[in-house]
Amino acid sequence: MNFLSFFITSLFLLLNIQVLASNCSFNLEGNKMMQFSSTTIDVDKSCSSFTIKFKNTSDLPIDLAGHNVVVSKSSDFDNLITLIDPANGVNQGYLPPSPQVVGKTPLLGPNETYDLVIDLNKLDLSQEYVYWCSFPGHYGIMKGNLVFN
Ligand SMILES: [Cu+2]
Repeated sequence: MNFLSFFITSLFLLLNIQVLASNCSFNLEGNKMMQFSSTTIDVDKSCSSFTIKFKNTSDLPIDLAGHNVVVSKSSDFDNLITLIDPANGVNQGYLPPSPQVVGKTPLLGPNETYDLVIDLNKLDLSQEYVYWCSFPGHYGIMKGNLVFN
């Protein structure tokens, strides 16, 4: 192996490592204080899909204060929160089906986890996106921004 081929092989290995290391997921928690563990999530635009690995660390029962993660355009947030209604039920996260919902996890009880996969090809990255909890009354505190880098 001459130096040039060694150099090229090394370069490919380095590129592969960078692809494997690119951050296409984020660990997010919701707690007993009605807080997300982060108010921003950095999303690498080079990822084709992005996974929010969500865990509810609260010990409060799901129907008292469960948590979920709903992803929507920031501009749709004000409309979507008007749709929150206990009549929609805990299984829907109290939110009816809506085309404005980009993705959502089920409402989770204590120590439950769910991986929410977002297909970045379906997003308009020129828009602002937010993630929030649709349990009645939680979205005022439990809200954060997706930041595309
Ligand atoms: Cu919540």
